[in-house]
Amino acid sequence: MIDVAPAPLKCAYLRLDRATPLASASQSELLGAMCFGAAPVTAALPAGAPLVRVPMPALAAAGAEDCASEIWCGKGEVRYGTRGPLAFGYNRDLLFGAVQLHETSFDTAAAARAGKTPLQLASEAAYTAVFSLLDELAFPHVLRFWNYIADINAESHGMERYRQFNMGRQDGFLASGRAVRGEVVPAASAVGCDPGPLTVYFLAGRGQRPLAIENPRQVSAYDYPSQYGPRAPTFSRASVARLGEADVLFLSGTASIVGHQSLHVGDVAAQVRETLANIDAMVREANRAAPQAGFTMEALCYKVYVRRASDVPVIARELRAALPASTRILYLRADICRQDLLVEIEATAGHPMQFMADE
Ligand code: 3EB
Repeated sequence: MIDVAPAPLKCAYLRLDRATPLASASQSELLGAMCFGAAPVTAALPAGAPLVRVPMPALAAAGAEDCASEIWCGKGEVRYGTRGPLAFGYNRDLLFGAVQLHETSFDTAAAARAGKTPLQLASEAAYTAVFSLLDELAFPHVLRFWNYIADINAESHGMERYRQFNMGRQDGFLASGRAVRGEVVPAASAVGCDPGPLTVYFLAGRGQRPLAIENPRQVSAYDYPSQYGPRAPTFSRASVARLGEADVLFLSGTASIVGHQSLHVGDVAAQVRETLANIDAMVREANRAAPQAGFTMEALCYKVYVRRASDVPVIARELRAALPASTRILYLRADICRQDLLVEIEATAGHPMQFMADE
């Protein structure tokens, strides 16, 4: 048994349609919160704290729509601010931020003349806004990005919207002087939500650059061939961040992809098993990169994106067969960025989590 120090970062999945979801100690150290689903927020949160709603319902065990919030807390005094559409909270070590942009603001004649789609421009603007905040507040390292894109599989302007997003994201990295392949590319998820603005949120840090982890079973996403779009997606498979004395693992959205190909098309149970094999491979890689960390699949906290709500029972059965009953799993109704994928799983480890069922 490896003795693991507590990390100065805590994630909780809780309901904010309850009066007092968080212990008051965590409350004063809250960096920000994301709300999934439509329930009203009645919880008292610190004034000015970022609280961003995503049109992506949480799913209860049988697949019925529900709500949940993802709440990030640090250690020590927090400051809050906004820069235009970007809301953030930070302490000495960590910055949480979220930006929402409506594509309609980018639907201009000038954009059309520039040959860029509104979603591509919104994506580029979201990323340049994030990177300029990182420069301003001196948080050089992104630990993880999350991207939620309405109607992600729809085609417009002659291209699938996920591919448009990939072009805009890469434009934003390049315009901000950031590398788009290799060890400095952050971990991420990109999935489809219900109609609404583009949402990008992130955690960033100071100190040591996080270790970027790739999956030996998969081609690096930034090296995908052009059959998946004119610009490759800009993300690494996982990152390990050293926070205080602890190592925190962020696994990117992971799906039933081996090499660069989608496997088990139409078979959601087999897709879950392949995804778990990918997660197992990445946990091994993470332990090779950070041998002192002792990451295990059992100790991860999972967020599962489900294309069809009716698949939740099958997905839950597969996860129960592979993981202990105590494993913390949040299900969300989301489209996966490839049409042929039914499920995508992300996970984090290394910091204590509070879960809805703990209430
Ligand atoms: C994949 O492996 C599945 O574009 O940021 C997973 C995680 C996926 C992140 C992203 C996409 C992204 O290609 C899709």
